[in-house]
Amino acid sequence: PAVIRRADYAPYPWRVPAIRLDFDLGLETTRVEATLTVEPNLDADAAEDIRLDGDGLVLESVHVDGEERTDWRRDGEALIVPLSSGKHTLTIVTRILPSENTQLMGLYASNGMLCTQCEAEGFRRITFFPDRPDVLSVYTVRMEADREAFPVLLSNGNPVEEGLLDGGRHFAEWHDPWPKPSYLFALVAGDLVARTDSFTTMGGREVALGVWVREEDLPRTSHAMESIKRSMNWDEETFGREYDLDRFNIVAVGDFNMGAMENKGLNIFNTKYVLADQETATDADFDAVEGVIGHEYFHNWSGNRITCRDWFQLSLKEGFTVLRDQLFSEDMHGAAVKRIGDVRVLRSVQFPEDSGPFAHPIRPDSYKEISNFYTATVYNKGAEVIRMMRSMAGIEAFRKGSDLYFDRHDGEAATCEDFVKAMEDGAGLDLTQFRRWYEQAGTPQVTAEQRHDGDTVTLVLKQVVPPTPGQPDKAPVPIPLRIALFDREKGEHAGEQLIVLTEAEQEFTFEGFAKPPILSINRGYTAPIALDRDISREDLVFLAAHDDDSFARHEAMQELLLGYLLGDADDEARAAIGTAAQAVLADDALDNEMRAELLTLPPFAYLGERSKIYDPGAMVEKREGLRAWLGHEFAGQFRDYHERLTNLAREEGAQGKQARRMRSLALGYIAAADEAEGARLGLAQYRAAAGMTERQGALAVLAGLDGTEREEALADFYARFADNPLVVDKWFTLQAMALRPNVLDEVGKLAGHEAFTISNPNRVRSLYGAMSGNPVAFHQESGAGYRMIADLILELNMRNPQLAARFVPSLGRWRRVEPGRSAMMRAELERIAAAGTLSRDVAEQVEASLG
Ligand code: HT7
Ligand code: ZN
Repeated sequence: PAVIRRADYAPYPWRVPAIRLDFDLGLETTRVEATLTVEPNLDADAAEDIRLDGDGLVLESVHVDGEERTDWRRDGEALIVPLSSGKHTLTIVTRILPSENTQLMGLYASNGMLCTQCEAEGFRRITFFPDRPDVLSVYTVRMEADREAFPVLLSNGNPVEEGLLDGGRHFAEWHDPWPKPSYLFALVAGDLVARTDSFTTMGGREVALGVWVREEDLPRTSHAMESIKRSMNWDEETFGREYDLDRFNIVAVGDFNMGAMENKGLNIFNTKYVLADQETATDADFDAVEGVIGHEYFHNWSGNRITCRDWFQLSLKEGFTVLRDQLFSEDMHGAAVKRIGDVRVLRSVQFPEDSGPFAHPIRPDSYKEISNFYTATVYNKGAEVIRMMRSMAGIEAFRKGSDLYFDRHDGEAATCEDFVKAMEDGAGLDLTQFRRWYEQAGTPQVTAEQRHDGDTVTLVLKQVVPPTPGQPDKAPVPIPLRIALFDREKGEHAGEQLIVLTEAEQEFTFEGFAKPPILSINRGYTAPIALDRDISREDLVFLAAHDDDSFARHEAMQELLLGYLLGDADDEARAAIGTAAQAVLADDALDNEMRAELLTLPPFAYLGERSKIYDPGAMVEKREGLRAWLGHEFAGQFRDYHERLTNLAREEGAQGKQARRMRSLALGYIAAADEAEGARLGLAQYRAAAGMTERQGALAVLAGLDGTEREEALADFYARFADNPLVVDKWFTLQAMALRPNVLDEVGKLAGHEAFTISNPNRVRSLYGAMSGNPVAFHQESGAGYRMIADLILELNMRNPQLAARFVPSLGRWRRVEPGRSAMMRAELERIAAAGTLSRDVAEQVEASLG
């Protein structure tokens, strides 16, 4: 596939100030009449033709200024129409086949409804158009359809008109006054019902809200509606952003490639991020619904009012919006646990990406298929980069920077550079060197050492940004680090400070320490780096027990765990973990959620990332062995927590949620030390569960054991929830995640289960996504796990290329795995590469992985 480069950007020669779309909707075939007003773009080089993107369209006719034209030509999928300079009206009629659209891009059918997904390049699958984010148009959309099959017709903006037509048909017209790029276009047609409500904005505008779902799902929509209102309120209070239409609708769709989509005034969501009630959704699911609703809503300003000039600028909207949704969730539920969770995701998903064959800067320089760049780097590292600006500026100055950005670029298709400049001007920062964070891939590796002399302590910091594909040499980046120095005698520090490491090596001195202090560094995780600090085990135990920064406390615990799991697994290292765990278990000042966080073992993905050469079999033994040891050492206390929290875990509110988290964590430790006891208590928890958090927590533990308790609970779970697709997804996932020796055979059997289907992305992820993250399954010694994933990629390759490509990076880590497995992983990649026609998505990922 051809390479598209950031450096080649040129503005589009035409402006398209307005577009009218007339849809004659049907599941099998849909007719689209697009009427474009076009005029030369005076900021670009003039062109004699207009070139419009297309993908898989059947072209029926082209008219220019009312005259039929036949002098058009095709260049691959694109349509080129000769056009004299000046203003014209271009009318193009196309036909599309929604039911055959298995890629779920463009207009497609899902459970009898019709919906769209246009980001990044799906609009060209609906009509011929300059399908690029810097062409902004005002949209008017008229939909006609059978009234019984599609009683509800929605599009962007505000409704204008609706009415009945002959032959059982009806129509609706919508108008969106805000100019937008084609990727934000949406329509939905289906038999849907809405939960409705309203929100009055800070400027007094009354906004009608709707959450549209299938009728049977209506009882599970109240949390989504509350989340919308909380998001609208938070964005006003925190960023001064007000909603700008009379309507805000979200629609839940069962077949969806990603989490959700921020189409102007009509967000389309994966059902997973809308539907929630206590019986079917866990506490984590509730939080995810709120977080994703917040994310999509916040895009209304960071993405829609100000969009991207080109797709290389994706992090402009995604990094910023992820930061905004993270801050929102921190404000809703407490910052500490949220920050720990966000950093866990960064380290287990983004760090491996940044050290692997697909490493790219948050603003990439080139791509072959843009869908491959909706990555943890662009999203999560992008958010970390903006968070660093916020840490350096302070909250108030950061707000001045964001206000200036929104004011200065409202209505534009902007660049990352525009954002950085607005931050410089508004927040008063000098970001000259900081811009390297946008240019360089790779996770900076920082080492910290201390020298002590008299009363002076010198902190010696060094940084290396590692080479990544295409970027062999790197320059130092500014790294803001919030630190505190604990006085050894008093067990306290005299206050935090923010230091910024800008050089490859730099010293910072601090006075007044008769003895070397205990260094707490990168508190709150102010910089997305990998840190290696020179610190004794005793000092880590101290910080794990006493640090007043929750993140730093968690970090100290993780360092103890990593030291043991990545080192020689010696008894002293394990004993230090025991001492810290005891302090955590006995600390009454901790809430139970934070306690559970502190006792959570590092994820395998992060352990793999931190291993020079990863031996998954040995790591499973070591990590689960440590779990069993801790379960044994603290058997009484885990039993006690599990029992004592039984009633609290049935309650609503923060304390109930915290209790549920700790209770299921305790159950895991109990089962690791004593399977029979774990099975007994697990089944009791399962049977008595008042909601999905307790039920899933129990089933996750039982699924990893043998015996009748496991079978009973799994059978009951399926029978109870067989008609709820999101819960059936959980059933697949829990089994595919189990660390059981025969788990891969079970995954194979589950693929043949009546409820399994390759055509639903959630179901595919529930089984194979979970399996590919399970080291016992994916890294099975025979190589059968790798074969299974490669077969899946080949099966999905043409049917749904985006989904297929998401499975490639797990095989792409072959260089970091022990030699026997590594060769088999590589061989599977080569088998895919040799398989004939590959989609652009899969080809790009496979080429990078082998390259
Ligand atoms: N901005 C949205 C991206 C998205 C997407 C991209 C490619 C293919 C399908 C997709 N669905 C949604 C999601 C977001 O970040 O808010
Ligand atoms: Zn987004």
